[in-house]
Amino acid sequence: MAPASKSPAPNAPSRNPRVVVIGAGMSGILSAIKLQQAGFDQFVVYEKANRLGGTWRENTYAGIACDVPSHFYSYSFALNPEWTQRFSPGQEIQSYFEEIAQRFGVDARIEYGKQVKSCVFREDRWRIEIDDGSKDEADFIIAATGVLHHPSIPDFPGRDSFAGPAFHSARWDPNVSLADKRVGIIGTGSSAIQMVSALADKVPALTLFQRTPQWVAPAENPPYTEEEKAHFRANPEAMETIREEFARTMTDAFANVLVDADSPMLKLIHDNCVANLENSVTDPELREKLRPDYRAACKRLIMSPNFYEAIQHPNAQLVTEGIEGIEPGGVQTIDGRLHELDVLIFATGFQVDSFVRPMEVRGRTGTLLDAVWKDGPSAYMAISVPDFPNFFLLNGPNSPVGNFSLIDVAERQFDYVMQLLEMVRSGQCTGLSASGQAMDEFDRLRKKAARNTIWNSGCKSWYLDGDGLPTAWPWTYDKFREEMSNPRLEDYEIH
Ligand code: N01
Repeated sequence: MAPASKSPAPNAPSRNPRVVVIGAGMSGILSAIKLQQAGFDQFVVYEKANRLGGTWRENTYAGIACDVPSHFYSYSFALNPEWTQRFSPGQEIQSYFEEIAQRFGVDARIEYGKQVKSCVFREDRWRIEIDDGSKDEADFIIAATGVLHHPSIPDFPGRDSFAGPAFHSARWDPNVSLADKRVGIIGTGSSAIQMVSALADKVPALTLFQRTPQWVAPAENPPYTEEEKAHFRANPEAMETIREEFARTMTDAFANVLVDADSPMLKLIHDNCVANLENSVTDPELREKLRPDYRAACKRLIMSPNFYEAIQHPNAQLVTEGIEGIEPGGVQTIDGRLHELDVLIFATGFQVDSFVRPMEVRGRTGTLLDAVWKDGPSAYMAISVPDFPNFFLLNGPNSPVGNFSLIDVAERQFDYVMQLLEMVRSGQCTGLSASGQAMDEFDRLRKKAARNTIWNSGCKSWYLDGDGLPTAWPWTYDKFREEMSNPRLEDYEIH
């Protein structure tokens, strides 16, 4: 192990490392494009499904959209003049990723139907096993496996006894027609709110089972006119300008302030949400049922142009009594009432600490990543785990989350990773992983900073770990950008 005084500046390539990317979602496609552009010619993307797209392939529920403006939720190098709305629907985003993968020629690099079972670091290389029995080797692994991909359905008594179709929001069944059905939705996260908004006036009866109310920020969703799209086509710099404006606003007025619970901007956001509730919901009883008792943005903020309108639709009903159990005919609440339903949708979130799991990953000491993460996943700078050399995570544990473009996050993380890859390619070293000391210090500072964030201000959410502490990047997004632009090599063990 050498002292870490080396520069990440790329020299002429003296090696041609092989890179395995796991996952062909947004960050896997990004990795493939960037690797190709940098002249890496030995890489492959393994994808367990038979189609790329990750989140946008998996989530096809009614009303799905991205609540980050589309011109910001786009690759910086592949802006899209065709976005139809400020917040474009999921299917359009899926098509965008398919088109980009094809345009950049990386679709040919994706091997579908290949679920990586294990990655073991032995004799300076990663040994990879796929579930179909095939094997591979690589110098680098890029784990682009996504964040929220294992659905969580609570074990309600009688859960499996429901007589009609019942499915999780991320397992939407397109064969079930809802037009003449009494539909029940459990949960009030972003998925449920989008579904309610889309379905309230399309079904004869919609029942929303709310355990915790949500703050809802108004978010207009105007379509882009044909003239605007033509202007974007003819003037790509106009798209860059609009992207930069969204990025700056979301950074300054949101991402940067979430990490300081005392920020005046958070008070403004809260007041805006209160005004939205007061001005939008006319029935005082319903209004109070929808009023959270925690601060706005403590949970991931809901952005919606029409949720309040939808929940006040004559066909919609809000149920706040707790769920006692599920019966063949519907959902029984603790007040003894049976809410009769034909279709039941669990918008109950995800197992949020899975990341690369259940894949078996074994580092250079033979230790399983699962064992390292037994108290919860973490990664130095959200990228690297000690003793797992040349294994890098995108959108992994401790990444920035929360109403922001995860594409921007992944692009910056990849630029960071690329600087490490270049050190190996140029022959400066054979491998790197964060040092144990750097990891400990990162975790100590991260946990300290997490206490000051709005996510720690008194609500429950998927942002919290088993000890109730937020796991996301707890510093400003500007600090994230700065850290990602220039790896602190002194924090790495360099082999
Ligand atoms: O899941 P969630 P989601 N009994 O975990 C409730 C991203 N996303 O799929 O609040 C009753 O937020 C639970 O109640 P409570 C985004 O990052 C993005 O909606 O814990 N209810 C909660 O209401 C988002 O944050 C977009 O009391 C139970 C809900 O289920 C993330 O995905 C769109 C329960 C789960 O909410 C997850 O969102 C959609 C129980 N036993 C999603 N257990 C964009 O637009 C759970 N709940 C980019």
